[in-house]
Amino acid sequence: MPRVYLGLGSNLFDPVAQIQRAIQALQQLPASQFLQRSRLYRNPPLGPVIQPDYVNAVVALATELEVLVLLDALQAIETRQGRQRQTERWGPRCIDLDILLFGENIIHHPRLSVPHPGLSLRNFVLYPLYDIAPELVVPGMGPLKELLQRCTAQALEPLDE
Ligand code: A4P
Ligand code: MG
Repeated sequence: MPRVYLGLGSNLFDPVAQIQRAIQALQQLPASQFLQRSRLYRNPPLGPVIQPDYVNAVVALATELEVLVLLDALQAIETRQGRQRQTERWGPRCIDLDILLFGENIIHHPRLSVPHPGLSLRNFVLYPLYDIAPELVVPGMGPLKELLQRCTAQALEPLDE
């Protein structure tokens, strides 16, 4: 079964509780085994929109689900958690579930870019990934350790739980 890494993000309606609720839902995914989760990290919003701080985390799964079926399942979890999809991208959200990596696959599909294109530039993805997979090599991007060296941990605050 391919090893899959998911990025979780929230900056509305009690972000820590949102992330925990999403992790519980991910533990119930069909044909899948939940493997690990990172620490939770509070960090300032990336991008042009003025919005509250985020809480981000990364989880690892093994899954037999086809990748688009997994995407549908993640979007169903987002919807169940009350996510309202806005026309403006990058805006605030109660929960965002991104497929960071799907095994060794490089996917260019109208609904899906994997590895997630922002991965190598986002400290709130790279540092939690390092928590659970320090030896990871990102397909098409190289060793996680090297990506980390080019990315500051500044303003990334691990939370006590
Ligand atoms: N899609 C394409 N590739 C993927 C993928 N690898 N995983 C498509 C999941 N979905 C993928 O996503 C829009 C469409 O992207 C989906 O329908 C899917 O077919 P969305 O979740 O509806 O919209 P979005 O999340 O606003 O857009 P996008 O481009 O995914 O934004 P990002 O990259 O998620 O950025 N700052 C901090 N500190 N922490 C954050 O988590 N997140 C964002 C949103 C901005 N700033 C942030 C954070
Ligand atoms: Mg998203």
